[in-house]
Amino acid sequence: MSTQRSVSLIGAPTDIGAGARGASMGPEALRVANIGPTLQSHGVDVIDRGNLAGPANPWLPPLEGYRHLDEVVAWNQVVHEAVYAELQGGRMPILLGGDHCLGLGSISAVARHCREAGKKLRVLWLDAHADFNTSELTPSGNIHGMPVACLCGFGPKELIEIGGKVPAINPKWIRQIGIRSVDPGEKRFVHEQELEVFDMRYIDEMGMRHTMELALATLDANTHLHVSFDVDFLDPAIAPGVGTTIPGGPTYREAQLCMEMIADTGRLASLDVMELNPALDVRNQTALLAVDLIESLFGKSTLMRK
Ligand code: 5AB
Ligand code: MN
Ligand code: MN
Ligand code: MN
Repeated sequence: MSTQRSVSLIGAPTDIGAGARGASMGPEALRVANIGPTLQSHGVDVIDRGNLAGPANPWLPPLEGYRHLDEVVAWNQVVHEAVYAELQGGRMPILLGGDHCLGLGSISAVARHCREAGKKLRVLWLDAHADFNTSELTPSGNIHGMPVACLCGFGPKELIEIGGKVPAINPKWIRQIGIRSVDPGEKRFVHEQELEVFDMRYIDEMGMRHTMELALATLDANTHLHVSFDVDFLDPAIAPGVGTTIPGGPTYREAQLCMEMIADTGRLASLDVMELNPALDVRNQTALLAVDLIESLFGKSTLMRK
């Protein structure tokens, strides 16, 4: 089977869960980098649904361990409904973030769809960070550091209940790749919940090829593969346009191989492109790189393969 060829782009222009302003401009920067026409040039049927609407960013300090909790809930609800509607309509949603707190709305919708359709779910979390904080563990209160924990049932009631089932997903369904910045309490919690993490040390020692072989092992014809791509996964030398740069990420070639191996499975069924911050970018290069990598996710290949 090959990757779904009907795609809907959904813009979520907000930085409500982030620690720096500017991810709200991510969807437009990806459009300026030609995400739609580029996918079309690979034979993908693309509909751009435009941008979702939600509350403005009041830019307030954290309250009881969370910044902007009500607004984060509201944004995730609209994202959840939009992503769910595309899946029910037989199309692949590509969520254009926006900060990564919205991974919760997106993946809870994917999980709901999989439950109803009797499909297995595998989530690849490409990120410098584990995003596994709780209100007790977080150093910042920023909810973009919490979506994986919320999906696994650890978080405020309003957020973890968005998909209708708590927890939305089982930690065993997740593979994290590229991780290199985890807070001390968060690290203990990642181990306690037995998340499968391929951190940069692992990638350095074993290589991206072996990493992806393991991360993609045991997919079958009935598996829905979701990729949550936090652009800070990439090394900041090639991707400066993110709010939380962490040195030592995958190189251009490693990132391409990661995407190509995902494409080879033919199972990619939904995607988030998150945390792109055009205010910190240089001549839109990070958006252009993201689009280049997304092309590879859809099977762009060099001469070596048909
Ligand atoms: B991102 C940090 N762990 O919780 C926190 O970019 C950073 O979505 C979170 O991965 C980064 O504030 C969240 C220090
Ligand atoms: Mn990150
Ligand atoms: Mn993230
Ligand atoms: Mn970030």
